[in-house]
Amino acid sequence: MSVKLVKGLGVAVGMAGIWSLVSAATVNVDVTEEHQVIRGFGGMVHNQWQGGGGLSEADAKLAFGTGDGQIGLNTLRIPVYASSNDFNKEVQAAKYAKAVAGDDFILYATPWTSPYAGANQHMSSSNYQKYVDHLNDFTAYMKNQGVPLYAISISNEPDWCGEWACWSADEIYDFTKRYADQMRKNGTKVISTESFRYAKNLYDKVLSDANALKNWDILGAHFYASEASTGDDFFKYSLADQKNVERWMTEHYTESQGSGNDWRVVRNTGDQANQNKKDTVRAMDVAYDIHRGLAVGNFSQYTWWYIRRCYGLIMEKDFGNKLSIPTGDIGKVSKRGYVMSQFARFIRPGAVRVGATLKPEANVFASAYKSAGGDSVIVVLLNRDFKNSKSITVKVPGVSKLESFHMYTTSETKNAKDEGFVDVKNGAVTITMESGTTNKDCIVTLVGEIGDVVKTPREPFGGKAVDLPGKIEAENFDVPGSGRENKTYSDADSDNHSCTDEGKEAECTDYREGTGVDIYKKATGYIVGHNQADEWLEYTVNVKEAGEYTMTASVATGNSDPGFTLSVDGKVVAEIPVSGTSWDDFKGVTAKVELPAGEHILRLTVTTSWFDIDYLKFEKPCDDCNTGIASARLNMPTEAENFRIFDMNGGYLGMVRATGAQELRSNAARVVKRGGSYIAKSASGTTLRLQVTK
Ligand SMILES: [Ca+2]
Ligand SMILES: [Ca+2]
Ligand SMILES: [Ca+2]
Repeated sequence: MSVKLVKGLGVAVGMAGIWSLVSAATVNVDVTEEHQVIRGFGGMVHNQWQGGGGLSEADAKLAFGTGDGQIGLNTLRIPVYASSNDFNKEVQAAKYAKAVAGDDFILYATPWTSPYAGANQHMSSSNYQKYVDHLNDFTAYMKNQGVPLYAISISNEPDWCGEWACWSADEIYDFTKRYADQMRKNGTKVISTESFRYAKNLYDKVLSDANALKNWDILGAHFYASEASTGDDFFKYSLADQKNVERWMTEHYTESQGSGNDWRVVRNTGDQANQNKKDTVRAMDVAYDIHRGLAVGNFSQYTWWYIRRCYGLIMEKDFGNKLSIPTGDIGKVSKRGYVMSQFARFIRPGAVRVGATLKPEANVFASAYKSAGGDSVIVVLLNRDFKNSKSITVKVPGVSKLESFHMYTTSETKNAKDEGFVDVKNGAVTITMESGTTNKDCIVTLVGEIGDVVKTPREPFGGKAVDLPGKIEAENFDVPGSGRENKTYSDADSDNHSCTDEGKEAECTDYREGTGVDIYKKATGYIVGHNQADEWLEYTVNVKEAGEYTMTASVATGNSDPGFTLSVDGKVVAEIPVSGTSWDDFKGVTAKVELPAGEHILRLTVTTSWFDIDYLKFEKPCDDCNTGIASARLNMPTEAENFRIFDMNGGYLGMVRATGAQELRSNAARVVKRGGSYIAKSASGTTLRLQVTK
């Protein structure tokens, strides 16, 4: 790595030679693989609850500025009060924020309760019209004040019943379908109700009805049912992906008992329920939360809770008097604020998330973005391993003009520190993430200017479609190109487990290096192993003749009941259960598969985890047999194999070795007494019907 203090002036660092010997995990960035548009990053002001100290003019400069030492927010969330007498409470804060954020400014509002709610905060549907009128009074009011709302939500946390508004899934659906469209009256977009725990069942019904869904512009959700140890599934919502719904994370704080300035501190975090609870407070949890919202959950917006708070983005005293916040820290950007700035200052509104290796190695996470104009690429790297610094190679193939990355780091000792420029050579750079501090965990942002982007198409492996009938080696999936439409596989992680798992060294291979597909070298050839649910591989095939084929997959498993499906051009043609008792015992499982003629994309999708696969063989069944026994004429073995020869009653006659059907027929003639039909069974499980002449 070389570090440039001034762009264009390289200052080589002496350790470059050593680093080149270390194999660094790789983040492959594909700027042609476009995901969601980013609307920005924000925070909350609620002056009634913050005692009027929600956001001063000085706070607004720190929070909404994009320069050194500023956070880079563009979005402000404010409450819709139940009483119109309180409508004025955040006008000044909104004006301060807008003055700094300029054209990027987004203001949105959330009602905590309805003035027409009855017992238990439930609102009768007979009050829905009055409620809409109340919300529209607020959007009209803010517009008249010169700070119009970009969006307004139907309700805060419909599932936090009793304290504030309470809505069932059916009520949300009914209100959305019949009333939500009216909320656009003053040019305002509509945000759904915002579940505190991102409960998908509170959105499913609306998402499943196009006439209701058209009345939501944005799906809002809070992340309170998650923490750093929560699995990725919490952030995912496949129905929202399918419907291409824009998602905003409208409220979260990772933790509220530690200080916003804690980097990584074990402290008493007991809340009302558990005063003595000790926990690790980590500023990097904020980075991980944002990363998963954007890169795992496809969210377009991330809004922290209070901007100014003792656990917030700008430091405040602790109104609960548990933390002693140094007076000199108050009013300054916190560690959490600097962590958020690593995203917010550089991924500006209108940017598009693009393809990147999300987990290059354990505890390291990456995401990448293209600026609104397409003239720069932004890569955000997280190291959550506080004990070890990481060497990470970032590759951005297919772009011109990318000569360097401007690098910024927030760590225990750095606050969005401008580290100067790192040179990009042949589309790649290797960086070391924090070697100097006690705690090595950190967040690094790389910003590089790019020129034209070259898009590469996908290709069949070896440059030619696999002819069917024939054999598809599982490891010979198509070569991926760039862009989502040119992906040819999906693997859960970028490790090749044959090389990274202990005890597998003898099976390690770089046969499909860089793909992350887990390929093992066995005595009989390459196989694809470590197959987990939802992974897939695609093959370009050329089917000679439409019709039914006998598919034989050579598989092994030591797990119970894994399985996969085969699909052709997106349509499932077979569901195949796999059974077995040993990882070393590859045997054939068969299925009848209907294939259309011509060139098609065949996809193998793992539906249940853990089996190994060597190849898929497609044979045309013979016209007159009914046992799945294929005709040797149409099914030419291409490698030397041993065959046991049986008469049509199953009587064993002898063993021959042959390559190809012709040799099999002539060799079989040596062990049979007279001409006629015989059965040949190979060691690998192939069964053929033979016509032998003698
Ligand atoms: Ca893998
Ligand atoms: Ca895998
Ligand atoms: Ca194979």
